[in-house]
Amino acid sequence: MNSNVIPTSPPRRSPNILITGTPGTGKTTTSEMVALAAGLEKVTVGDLVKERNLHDGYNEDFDTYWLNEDKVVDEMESMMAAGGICVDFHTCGFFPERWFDLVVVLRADTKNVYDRLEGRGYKANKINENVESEIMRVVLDEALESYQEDVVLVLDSNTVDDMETNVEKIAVLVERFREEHQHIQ
Ligand code: DAT
Repeated sequence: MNSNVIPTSPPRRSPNILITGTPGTGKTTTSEMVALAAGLEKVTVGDLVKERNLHDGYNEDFDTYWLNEDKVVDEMESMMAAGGICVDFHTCGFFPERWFDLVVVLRADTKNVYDRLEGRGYKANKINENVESEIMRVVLDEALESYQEDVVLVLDSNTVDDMETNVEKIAVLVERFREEHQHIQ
């Protein structure tokens, strides 16, 4: 994690974390565990989009909402200001860079992504698009283009052991950040 706070970000005692990755890589499960282990508030952007109508209608072909990025950013701005938030979303380039102290990109093997999305009942075209996206490192490249390299942490998420190790690693980084920023009023 970048212990030198990004110059444009407001000072915060507790970090904001983004957990991103292709659907099926384990973002929701991991972020729930991270929120519990590290005492962060979890914000699942997909749920927020649905609950607060932060979209421009429904895309029938892919069974998903057309995201309205401006509405999402406006809605989340005040939540992010205080720090201590763990955000979970499958895309990451439209969030303001200053929001996050750590950006975790989860990666999983093609077969795992396929099986997890099939188990969720996704249509074949949606499964294939996501599997291809994981192979092409779309989310990882987006994260590396959008955030400073030392803020981005890439973690494998293939097994339950991976998940537990990932949660521990992230919780340690959260604690370290808090220790380094405890002087902030
Ligand atoms: P995402 O939010 O990225 O779409 P998820 O957290 O909903 O993913 O996980 C999808 C399914 O896969 C869910 O049943 C939990 C399982 N899973 C996720 N990460 C895993 C891991 N590292 N090992 C084993 N199962 C995992």
